Amino acid sequence: MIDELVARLLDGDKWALSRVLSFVENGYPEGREAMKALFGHTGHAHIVGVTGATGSGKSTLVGALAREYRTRERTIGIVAVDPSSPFSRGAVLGDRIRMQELTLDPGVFIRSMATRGALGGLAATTNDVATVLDAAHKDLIIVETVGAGQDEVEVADTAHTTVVISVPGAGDEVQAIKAGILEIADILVVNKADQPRADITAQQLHAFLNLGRDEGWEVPILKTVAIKGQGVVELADAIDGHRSFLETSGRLEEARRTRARRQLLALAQGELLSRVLASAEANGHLEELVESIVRRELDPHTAAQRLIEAAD
Ligand SMILES: Nc1nc2c(ncn2[C@@H]2O[C@H](COP(=O)(O)OP(=O)(O)OP(=O)(O)O)[C@@H](O)[C@H]2O)c(=O)[nH]1
Ligand SMILES: [Mg+2]
Repeated sequence: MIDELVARLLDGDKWALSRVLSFVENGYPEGREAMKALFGHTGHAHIVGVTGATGSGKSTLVGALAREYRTRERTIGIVAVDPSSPFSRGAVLGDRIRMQELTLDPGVFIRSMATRGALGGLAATTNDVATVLDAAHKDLIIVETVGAGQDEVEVADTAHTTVVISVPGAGDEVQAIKAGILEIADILVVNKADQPRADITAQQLHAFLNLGRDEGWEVPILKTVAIKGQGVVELADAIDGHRSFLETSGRLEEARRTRARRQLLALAQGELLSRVLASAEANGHLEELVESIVRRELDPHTAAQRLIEAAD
């Protein structure tokens, strides 16, 4: 059955792609089997992370960006790692119509991913989803995440190019800095540039970048008005420019290696944890160890060691 699904996916069938993604997201064995078969067909896509605060206009901008890339005849996969995303529900009407256009385009595939229950961690699952979309011949895969916590930083960090969105307004920039989000930006965007203080925000971001950063790549700071599509051509150019930089500087190779290592370790971690839990639950060992920590008979380090040893 998987063979046929995989063949159909490679043939461009959206339904087969959806099925495979569901298997992968739910951690089913069929998902792993499909990943094995698909892996030889991957390595082509450019993965772009788009991250920023809730409501900063990520989905609107991603939609506009997808439309721009379609005029450049590139195929697009969009992954929205966010349960409240307008890609799944609740978009304002005008946006919904434009979103529908995208959905009907055979060159675009949109997937909303819930943040719950990813066994190997959210970043690992997102990575797998991106790999499947890569096999499904998407030239560009855009991953939207709310830049709120470490999880999201890790998800954004699995991308080749990371776009961080800020909006004009008192204090917002500082919040982004606190979350450690700006450090991972390859491109900075001040969206909602139709609102006051956009220039001030851009200047603050500029000052932050000058605090000392990267070698070789100068992080552009772009202003966009996503609802009007303004600045989107420049953003698409900047993303393509970053891709070229990665290729010519040898960074892409380096990034691929980093990504491979992270993926391997995340998957191994998930697998080990599920083995340990399976055996500890089977023999009631887990609860015993928890009790002995609570009673202060055993320190947590020793208890963890025993848990692992018991699973061997
Ligand atoms: N004025 C103005 N509003 C914008 C702009 N871009 C997006 N918006 C509006 O901002 C609101 C949030 O936009 P979304 O695209 O849903 O933002 P998001 O970051 O994806 O939001 P979450 O996924 O919920 O975190 C919507 O009402 C958009 O219409 C812009 O450039 N200017
Ligand atoms: Mg959104």
